[in-house]
Amino acid sequence: MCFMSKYIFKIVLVGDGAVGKTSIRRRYMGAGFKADLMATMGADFAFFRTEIDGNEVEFQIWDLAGQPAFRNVMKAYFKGSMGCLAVYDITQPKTLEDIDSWVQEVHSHADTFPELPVVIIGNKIDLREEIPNSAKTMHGFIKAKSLNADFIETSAKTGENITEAFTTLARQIFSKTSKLRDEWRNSHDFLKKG
Ligand code: G3D
Ligand code: MG
Repeated sequence: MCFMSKYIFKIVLVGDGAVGKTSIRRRYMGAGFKADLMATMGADFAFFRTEIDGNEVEFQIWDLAGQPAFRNVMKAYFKGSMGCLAVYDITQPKTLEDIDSWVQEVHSHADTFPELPVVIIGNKIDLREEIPNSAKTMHGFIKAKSLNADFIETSAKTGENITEAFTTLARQIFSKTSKLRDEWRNSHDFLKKG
């Protein structure tokens, strides 16, 4: 018999309007996902169960619609989140510039880790050939590096790299939690010895 570890990860989607957040979520979850629209918060909230590196992972994916009007809404949105997908649209370079303020927003509200795991997603790569002034892969990569985040380019239209984006985030969360656990164990040993 095989026992898998089970994890529940609340993750949040951020980024400017129309970059493809809802499309990415829908593409990842396929048909048959459960979604609840929380009208008061303007957030969609859905579950998806999958297997990653031999672990059972249930993602609770929070997807904010439109611009959040109140800071306490943002606080509730980020509360207890384990990771974040910060999305921009490669055909709208301004949305890549805006990633800085989104990641700042995430770090100022998230309360789970000292620094929340973040994956930056450049979406709509299926349109790269058609749009001459699209954001270059290198620009997204440099931005992610400067924000200490992972980076991946996706297409919610073709499905390219959508699963990989979620897997990358899950792996970052796994490594962060095990690092914190080790640190806690070490400090505990130290206290016992003292
Ligand atoms: P948001 O949730 O970030 O606001 P949406 O964005 O998921 O609602 O997507 C905004 C528009 O971009 C939608 O077009 C959607 O179909 C399109 N879109 C999302 N991802 C991709 C992608 O990877 N490639 C392409 N070509 N289009 C994408 P409409 O026309 O329905 O508003
Ligand atoms: Mg949306």
